[in-house]
Amino acid sequence: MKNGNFYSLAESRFPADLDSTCIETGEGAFYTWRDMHRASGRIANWLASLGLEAGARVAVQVEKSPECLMLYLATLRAGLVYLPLNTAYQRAELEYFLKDAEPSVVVCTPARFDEIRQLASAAGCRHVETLGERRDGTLLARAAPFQDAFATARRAARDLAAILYTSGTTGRSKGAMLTHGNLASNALTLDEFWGFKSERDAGRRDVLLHALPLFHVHGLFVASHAALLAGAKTIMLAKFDLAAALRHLPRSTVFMGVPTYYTRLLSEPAFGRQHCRSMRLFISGSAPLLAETHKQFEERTGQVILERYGMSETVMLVSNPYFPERGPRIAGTVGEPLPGVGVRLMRDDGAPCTVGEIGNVQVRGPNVFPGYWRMPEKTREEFTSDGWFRTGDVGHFGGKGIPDHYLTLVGRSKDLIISGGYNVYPKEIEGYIDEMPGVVESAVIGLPHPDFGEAVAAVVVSREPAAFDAAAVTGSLKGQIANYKVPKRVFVVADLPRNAMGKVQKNVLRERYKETFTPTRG
Ligand code: MLC
Repeated sequence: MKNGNFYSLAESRFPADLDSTCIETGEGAFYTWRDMHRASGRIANWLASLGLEAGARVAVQVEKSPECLMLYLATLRAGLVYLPLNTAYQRAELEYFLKDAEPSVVVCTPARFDEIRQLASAAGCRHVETLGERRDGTLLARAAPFQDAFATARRAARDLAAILYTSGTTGRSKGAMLTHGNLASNALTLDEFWGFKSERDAGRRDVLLHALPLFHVHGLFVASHAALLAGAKTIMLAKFDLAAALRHLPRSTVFMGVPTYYTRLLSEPAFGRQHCRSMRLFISGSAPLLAETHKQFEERTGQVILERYGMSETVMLVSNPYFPERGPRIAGTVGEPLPGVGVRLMRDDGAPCTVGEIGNVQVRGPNVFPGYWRMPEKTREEFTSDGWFRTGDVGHFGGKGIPDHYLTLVGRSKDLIISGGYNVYPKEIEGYIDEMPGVVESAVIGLPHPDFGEAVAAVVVSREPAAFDAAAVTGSLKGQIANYKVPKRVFVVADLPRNAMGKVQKNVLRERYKETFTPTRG
């Protein structure tokens, strides 16, 4: 019987020439497919030597590097569960994740070893190793004595491959559990839908410019899996850096990014067609791409960005088409449900919406996760009785001049801010602020921001607004929680606007402060 381990699928797609380049780094280091396979084999052997039970978690908070990708692949090969953590996470977040997930192995950066060893040990973890950006740290030293041959552990499609923590509406983060089957079905679908397969069939080799972080769905599953299954070369940048992106774009055929990457590219006056001369596909996701950005990008480069829609719980679910014969790419829409993925729009009363009517987006398919880690009730709440996942997004099919099967997202039923492609739930930040001395209550909102799309701001109620030190709020949050969640502005007020039911009117606040980061000129 076929091994359902995602790595087996990836391995079956390796290019015939294992000595061709798999990864080239921004600094000019080269790794072949054979290097990657062997290194992940050594790490998998080390993991297997620890004698952990099936399903044990390997939590990883390291900077991006080829070895980080190898650690991910090794974890899958060893039949363990990969738990990537944003490098921006600070003490309060890490403490929660480690206690909740109870990983058996934690890999962190050398710089944070002391802090994380303490947190990991409090969570009952006995194996804490380090991995730096330049092949430094204890992990590779531990793996070095082991053989590089490793028989990938047999896994079924329903077995767990990864847990991705998503911020929670109630303040508590939830671990979305993804199976080997979720990862494989999505990667195979995108391989065809985004034209990787047809390039391969035509004897061409894609080159992916990879600038996204490796700890979220976009960079880890969508981008890396696409390159792995395509046998494509990856040019791996440690992070999105405008100068490096401009340098490597002319040799690349595919680029994936959050909208901030596209606005930053456009901010460079010299950026234009010559940078995109080899490019066949620009993909945007994780946050709404402004129609204006889409238009400007096409004018400047001749390239029509493909916008798609996904989330940790479902990987990718909807995408604008790649092949023109399937339909146009339309700015402001996220396109059509991917093959094999069911997407429906429902009214609040549970009845289906008609074309053009705004409703709640629900999804079903082999890409949809089985549930949240150790949260059976939350899982039950988020699925309908007939098995559809409630995304929390609101949208409509069709519209003026738009095909009936194209989805446009118009908002969210959950109170979510997306800043530079990272999700932030106001409730979590309000929880921290409300604990601070002198604070009566707070409201955290997202405001338009020219670089991040939306930025986090806080409106804090104090009994003595004039005497309240707003800078102390951000000062106290930094170091406790990830920087991108820390409000970039704090407004101190005497009270919050409320409706007749006593509910805080965040829309009034968003309107009042809307020009904070994007003042209108004139
Ligand atoms: C960094 N900062 C941010 C931020 N990123 N603030 C708000 N939002 C963000 N996204 C902070 C920094 O800590 C710093 O704070 C200040 O803002 C300026 O930082 P910078 O140097 O300009 O930031 P940079 O390092 O360049 O990072 C920006 C970025 C990065 C856009 C390149 O955030 C990024 O790569 N985002 C991609 C996120 C992503 O991969 N999302 C996918 C999720 S998966 P200070 O205080 O030091 O000044 C998903 C599913 C799907 O959503 O469908 O894909």
